[in-house]
Amino acid sequence: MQDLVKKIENKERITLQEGVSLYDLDLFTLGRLASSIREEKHQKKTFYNINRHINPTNICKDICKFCAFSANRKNPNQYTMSFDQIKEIAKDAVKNGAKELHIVSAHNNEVGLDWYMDIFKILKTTYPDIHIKALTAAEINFLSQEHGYTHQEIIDMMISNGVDSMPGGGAEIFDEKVRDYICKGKVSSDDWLNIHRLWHKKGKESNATMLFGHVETRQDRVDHMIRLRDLQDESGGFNSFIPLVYQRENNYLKVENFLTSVEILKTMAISRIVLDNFEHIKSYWVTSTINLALVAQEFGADDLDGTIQKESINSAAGAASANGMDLTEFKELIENSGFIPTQRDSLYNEI
Ligand code: V47
Repeated sequence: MQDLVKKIENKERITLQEGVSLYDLDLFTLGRLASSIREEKHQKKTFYNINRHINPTNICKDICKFCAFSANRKNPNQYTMSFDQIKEIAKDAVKNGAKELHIVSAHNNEVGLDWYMDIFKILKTTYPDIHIKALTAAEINFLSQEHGYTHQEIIDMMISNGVDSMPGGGAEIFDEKVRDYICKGKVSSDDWLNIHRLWHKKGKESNATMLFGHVETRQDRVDHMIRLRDLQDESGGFNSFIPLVYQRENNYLKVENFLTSVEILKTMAISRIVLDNFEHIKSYWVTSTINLALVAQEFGADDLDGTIQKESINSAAGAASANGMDLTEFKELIENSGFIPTQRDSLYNEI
């Protein structure tokens, strides 16, 4: 283990097996290693942005076992927002200082492709300065299959209708066996990666998530990170890695053992160590809780996402995020934990 610690201190690249064996290190050594990488990149800065999540529809043709957001037997309340409703939300968000609209929907096969694209066109025309982060690779894959366009054609449509960057959702876990079990029929791992590759080739940026704490193994997590690291070597278009902690309520995934805080923090630190070509590790307070997200700053995380204002996907599964967070409190919490709250735009330029 001493050799591995030395290797990390010497900034050498970590293999899959080494990444897995890092879980056997004690929490404090892992924290020290991850923190020194974080501090070298960002010192004590902790980034956040003022954003608003919009989830325009929850009608979904796919059934992911972990999902509590889509309308189904456990959540029979279907909705699809009108353009006026979406415009009202955006208006309110802009009034409250939002610089980014993070728009993620379900895979709705009733509304048509234009409905998805018109949302972006309408918002971009009304608010040309707002950054639109929208459509996960899973949604792009759905729209492509449903409407007979290639991934590239959907991406070109997104860009011409005003989408600025892509969120990291839909990655879940790349291991094909686990993926088949938790979200059969959804975008494949290779397609998820290839859609981001195509997006990056257009000179655009995106994020990458990993859903963990369900039925995956530690090896599956590190394998997920390494597949992302390989693509980042090639394309360089990822901004941040976001490990999402599985929320257990109102869904169909039977999970016996939930994660301990130690396991969450270790995963955060290991991601900071393995993903040597990612600038940012985001501790998404929505799924980790704000308290653990603050502690994660000492385990490699340099970004706490944002105030969110409203969130429907993770809160449906039990996260305490439905109404976002107050900005003053958010900044105070970062400051009181010894870090410097640093407002950023969606592409990590400091504001
Ligand atoms: O793709 C669904 C996840 C994601 C559950 O790119 C769940 O900046 C936990 O991708 N427990 C959507 N997670 C959220 C997302 C995201 C969030 C914040 C920032 C960014 C970004 C992206 O939520 C889905 C899915 O992986 N999810 N159900 C659940 N029960």
